[in-house]
Amino acid sequence: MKQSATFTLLITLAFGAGTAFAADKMGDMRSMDMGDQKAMAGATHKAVGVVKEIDAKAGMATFAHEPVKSLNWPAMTMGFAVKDKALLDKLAVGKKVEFEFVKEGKGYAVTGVK
Ligand SMILES: [Cu+2]
Repeated sequence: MKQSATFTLLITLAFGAGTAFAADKMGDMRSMDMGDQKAMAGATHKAVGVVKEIDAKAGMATFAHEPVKSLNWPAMTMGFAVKDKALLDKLAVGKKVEFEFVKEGKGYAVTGVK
């Protein structure tokens, strides 16, 4: 009888410790996820770039942009979604602009052009 009580106590302790450990892990993961989501969804990034190509129909523009520190990006040429016609009108191939963009789905969307 005594032995079995000790065994039960050991199991309880082991299980309790395991649960606490799992909870800690979950807490870590949750705070990490929140950070990622913030970086991905919330932030507006700024870049300076030269317009290389405009596809008004698709609502896309290709920029040869300078490094973007907030994303740790080197200079590169890439496409951005530009859905707002007023923004597209501010772009012209060969023009150097300062623009703002956010992450959207798998790509990036321009939200402002200076
Ligand atoms: Cu890029």
